[in-house]
Amino acid sequence: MPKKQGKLFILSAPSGGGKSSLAKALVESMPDVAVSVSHTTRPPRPGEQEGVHYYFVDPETFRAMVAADRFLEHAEVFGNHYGTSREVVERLLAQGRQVLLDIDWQGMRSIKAKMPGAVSVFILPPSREVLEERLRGRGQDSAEVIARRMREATAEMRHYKEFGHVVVNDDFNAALEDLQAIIEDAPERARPVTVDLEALLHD
Ligand SMILES: Nc1nc2c(ncn2[C@@H]2O[C@H](COP(=O)(O)OP(=O)(O)O)[C@@H](O)[C@H]2O)c(=O)[nH]1
Ligand SMILES: [Mg+2]
Repeated sequence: MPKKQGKLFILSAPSGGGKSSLAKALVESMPDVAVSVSHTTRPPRPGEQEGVHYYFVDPETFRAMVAADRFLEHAEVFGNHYGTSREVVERLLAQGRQVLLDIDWQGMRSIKAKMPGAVSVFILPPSREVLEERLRGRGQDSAEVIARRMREATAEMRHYKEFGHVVVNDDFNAALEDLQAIIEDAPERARPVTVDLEALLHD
């Protein structure tokens, strides 16, 4: 059988959207799916590993990589720099893998401009209440920090219309199946979006 041509899948979501867990489950359930590990100037959080969650670099190194054209796309997201390495993506595509890019809407625009065949998916939480609950779930943050995260998440979610597909993460397994359908090029199997988008995007 000829080797399947690898494809790029852009997954975007607001912080708290549940994207990382879904990406992990996709990799575990679909043997030819891999996640591209980005470079970032953000400091590692407790538990984050070099080369697994990100390649953590200082701003000078990041700038040098930009100058050397080593990123397929890069963007500043809420004060930190993030970039998708050409080398990482090309290596995975050469292996015939389906490559997931966990990037923001700016990265999606850059990738779509260069590679129109890339498939883009925006993952939405089912409601503001659930989103806030998930943002709180991360730890002992102040009301002010939660409020800032809600504003950032809302700003991010306002771009959902620019994406080819929208998946609502109301039920983890159902959202996972929707994503699997999209990756298998059978988006008609994914559930229609039924959330109240007006309420979700209203600050
Ligand atoms: N454009 C772009 N965005 C990225 C890249 N890597 C991560 N991001 C996005 O940066 C944002 C912040 O990511 P992160 O620091 O991991 O915090 P998170 O909100 O907990 O996921 C998320 O929207 C990521 O999808 C990248 O290489 N390029
Ligand atoms: Mg993340």
